[in-house]
Amino acid sequence: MSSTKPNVIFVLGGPGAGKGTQCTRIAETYGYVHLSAGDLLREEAAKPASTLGKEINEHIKNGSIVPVAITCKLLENAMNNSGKQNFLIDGFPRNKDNVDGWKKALDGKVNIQCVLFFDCDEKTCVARCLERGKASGRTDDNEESLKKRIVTYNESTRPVIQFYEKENLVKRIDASNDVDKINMQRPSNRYRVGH
Ligand code: UP5
Ligand code: MG
Repeated sequence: MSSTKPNVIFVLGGPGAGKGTQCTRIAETYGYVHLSAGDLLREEAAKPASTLGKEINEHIKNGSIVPVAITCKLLENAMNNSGKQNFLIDGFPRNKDNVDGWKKALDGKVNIQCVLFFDCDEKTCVARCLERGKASGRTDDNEESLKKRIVTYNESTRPVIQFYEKENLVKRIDASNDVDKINMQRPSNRYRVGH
């Protein structure tokens, strides 16, 4: 990383809310580097020499959250290796432990610009993942894993969104719309999680 602090936008929302899809578009339009924590974990787990593969794969299949030290290191390495300054961090932080671990590793070293919250109803999220699961090869795009992913999202990730709400960092996006309509919307920070 250079001496100027990198800018970070966290991107949160339920499984299948469209985080990855919209991040690709935002990255292209605004020149941000898109780092999906889930993709980085899957890539790490797929390396034949990885000692973390089994642990990561078990968490992904169970919809539980990989220890923050692992995820944070992968994100930090990807940021450093990119040589860039603006990052969309997709799917992280997912629980309080992730928030604390990130702070421990990177507090003061990055500028958190905002948190994009892709708000999408559960039924739509599940339907999108099941549809994708027909061809994705993802071990968690099935009904059993999705039930667990939704529970983890509601119990662990929603409180993180609420935490950032209190810091006035959250921009809510209605993610249940068609793919092409979502990018056109102006993010609103008026929404309160859990109301
Ligand atoms: N699609 C997208 N937008 C659409 C729209 N507007 N209308 C209709 N269809 C739409 O989209 C999902 C599917 O829906 C695609 O087929 C897309 O074409 C379609 P996508 O853009 O992939 O949604 P996204 O929100 O990115 O869904 P994803 O499944 O990636 O979300 P998750 O948050 O569940 O998955 P992630 O990869 O981030 O994490 C997977 C697992 O990794 C976690 O459960 C956890 O075990 C682990 N993990 C950690 O432990 N720590 C981390 O920090 C991150 C992940
Ligand atoms: Mg994704």
